[in-house]
Amino acid sequence: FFFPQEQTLAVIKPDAMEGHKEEILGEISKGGFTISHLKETVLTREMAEEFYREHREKPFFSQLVDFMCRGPCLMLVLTKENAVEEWRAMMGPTDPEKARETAPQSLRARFAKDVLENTVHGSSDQQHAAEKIHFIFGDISADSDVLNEADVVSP
Ligand code: DGI
Repeated sequence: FFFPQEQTLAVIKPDAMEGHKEEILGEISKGGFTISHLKETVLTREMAEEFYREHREKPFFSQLVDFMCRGPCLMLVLTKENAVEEWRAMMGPTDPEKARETAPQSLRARFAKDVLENTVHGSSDQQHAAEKIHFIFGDISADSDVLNEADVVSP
């Protein structure tokens, strides 16, 4: 099969920033992804609410927003053939208990505490990827897929 180059938004969440950031970046690199943009940032409540607005009716929404604002996140634009699906596969299932059963090598199986503090985010499809990349990084459509110093946004 031929897969065109694709972009996805990956986030290293606050729980993982506390001790697994370098290891996860190493896995991303080993996985053959190109990082075209990255930015370390502490989300405001408003940004976290907007980022996860699809979940605003869920009972865990306010917990999720609190958690995402707790400390810095690392936001990354990853490029690869089939990037959306491949990054989701590297993450593993939402709940790390399930991840440990079905995908023991996955990042969530290895590092996540529970279904809320689950280490990483990845877009679920190309539409979401485009939307969330625009939300976090603005218009990057004309940028190169290779990271330049100018694309690293200081916190
Ligand atoms: O795309 P995912 O991150 O794998 O999962 P999702 O889009 O269904 O949920 C988004 C985030 O919301 C998830 O990474 C952690 C949180 N979440 C999902 N399900 C639950 C949850 N948090 C709690 N406390 N309980 C849940 O059942």
